[in-house]
This record gives sequence, structure tokens and C-alpha cells, in this order.
Amino acid sequence: MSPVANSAVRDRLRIAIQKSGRLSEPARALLASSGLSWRESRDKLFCYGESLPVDLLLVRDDDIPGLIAEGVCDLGIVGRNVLRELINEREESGKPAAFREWRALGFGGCRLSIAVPDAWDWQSPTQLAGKRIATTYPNQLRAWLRAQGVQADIVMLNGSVEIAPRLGQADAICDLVSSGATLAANQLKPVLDILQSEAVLAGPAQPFADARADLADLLLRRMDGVLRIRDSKLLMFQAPREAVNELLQLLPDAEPPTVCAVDGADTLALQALCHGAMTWQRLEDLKRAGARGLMVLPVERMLA
Ligand code: PRT
Ligand code: ZN
Repeated sequence: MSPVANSAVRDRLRIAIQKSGRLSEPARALLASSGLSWRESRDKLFCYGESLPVDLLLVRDDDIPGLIAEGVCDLGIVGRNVLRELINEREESGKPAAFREWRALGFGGCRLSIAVPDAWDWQSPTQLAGKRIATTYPNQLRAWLRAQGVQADIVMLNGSVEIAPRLGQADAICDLVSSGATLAANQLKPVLDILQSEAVLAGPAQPFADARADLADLLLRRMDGVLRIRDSKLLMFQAPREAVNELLQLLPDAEPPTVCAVDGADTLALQALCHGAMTWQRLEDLKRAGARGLMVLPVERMLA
């Protein structure tokens, strides 16, 4: 596709997501909950948007920031670890920022961590001086080492970073960690996190100047609604008026409740949107404090 075609005024929005991998299903689910639907194409690389003029491009996650920079797609869902790496790479080579993080999406959580062999007595980053550190994230590692004032050799690998110390290719590693099981299986331990990562919505550094601006706004508003209520529940109950203050203290994660009087004025009916997990334990605590007829309802949609 020529740059002219890409920079031409467009009235459809194109979102790139991972074709297959950890982020593909949750990314699709988030977009579908935001009201998007698509016609699947035969090559399964491009899905034409049906409910809104928003099309999907299915690609490798590492390609997403570059596709935004080239204008091939408008937005993308990608790990912050990937986006940061390419932002740092552009910074290092003096190129202007072409993309940025628009929203954190709350799934795909992991850390980019320094890990060292179990046998190391870890005290501080200065122990990395003169050591070889294997990673697929050289730009973030370089920036972090520089900020620490530590000089170390970066060994760039494209995969299987965790076995590098055992193979004698490196002394330590800098890699993604979620449960830590992979590190443990390779006799390594995480000692420092250099980035807290999760899936993010990435978009161009500059706002859109055509019909895509309204489409992107609409999508963001809907996504924000979905993200806000993801773990939220509507809690309904009745309680004697004198118990209400104590009950509300048990609900620090609740929005200000709607309250109305029943039974004259001695009993109140309350409903509140709660953002934390509504466990049995919490319901039992509320009941002990005077709540009756407790009901927890799922929240499907919300528009602020
Ligand atoms: O084919 P494509 O290039 O699109 O996919 P990919 O293989 O590069 O990516 P994929 O699907 O593995 O990961 C996509 C994104 O998921 C990453 O960029 C991160 O943002 C996020 N993510 C979340 C993770 C993990 N958790 C994770 N645990 N990415 C990788 N891992 C690795 C980790 O490094 C370890 O090797 O999974 C392994 C298991 O981790 P532990 O700590 O649970 O043992
Ligand atoms: Zn990848």
C-alpha cells in the first residue's frame, strides 16, 4: 500500500490485533463487548467491520506499532512491553514518536524482569556490572542500565532467553515473567521488575484529523464503559436506617448508593455499583451488620 493511500482521508478505522497468541482472544472479546462485529475473511488477515466502520487486521504482535507508524492501521492492541521497546528504539535512533499508549486494558498482565541464577546472593543492580544479560528487549534494558549507571553487555536473543545462562551464553536475563514458573524451571529468580506490562490500546502520537477522530472517540467511550464495569456488580439490599453508615464502611469500593425509604422511614433500600469482588465472605459480613435481602447482579453495559 502506498504512503499516499495510507495518509489519504479515511472514514473507516482499522484496528490491528494479534492473530494468534495470548492477547488475541481477550482483544477480540473487548472489541466485541464494545459493540463491534465483523465479517470474517477467507484469508483470516482482514475482517470487515459490520456494525461500525471499524475493520480488524490480524497480525503478529511485534508488527503492530510499526503498522501504526506507517499508517497501515490506525489503532492496535499490543503488550506495553512491545510498544515501549519500539518507542525506546525510536528514541535511541532520534526518530520522532509515531505512536503512544492510549489506554491500559487490564489483561495480559506480566512484568519485564531481571532474573539471575538461584545461587546468586542478590543485593543490588551494581552486581550486573561487566556481566552479560540476555534479552529480547535490548532497548528497554539499555535505558534501564543507563539509568542505574551500570555497564553490562546486552546479548540479544530472539527467543528461549531463559536457557541462556545454562548454555553459558549469558550470566543473567531480562525477560517477561507472569507466574515465574518458567524462571524457576531454569534455576533462575526474578530480582527486579523494569516494567509492569499489560495489553494496551496503542494509537498514533497525533490525533486523527478526519472522520476517524469521531469513530475513535466513540470506540474509546465504549471501551471505557466496558473496562469500568469489567469486575463490577450491582449490589442491592435493605437495611435499618441506623445500620447504613456501618454498612457503607464495608463497601469502600462502591459508588455513592441510590437510597430510598421503604416501610415508612425506618427501613432503607439501597443499590450501589461495587467495583471489587463480591465474595460470600463480604455478603456474610454485610448481613451481620444488618443488611437483608442481599442481591448481587451482573452489570452488562454502562455509559457514563
Ligand atoms: O506470534 P506473535 O509474535 O504474535 O506472538 P508472541 O509469541 O510474540 O506473543 P505471545 O502470545 O507469547 O505474548 C503476547 C503478549 O502477552 C506479550 O507481548 C506480553 O505482553 C503478554 N504476556 C503476558 C506474556 C506473558 N504474560 C508471559 N508469561 N508474554 C510472554 N510470557 C512468557 C514468559 O516470558 C515465559 O516464557 O510465557 C512464559 C511463561 O511465563 P511464566 O512466568 O508464567 O512461567
Ligand atoms: Zn511476538
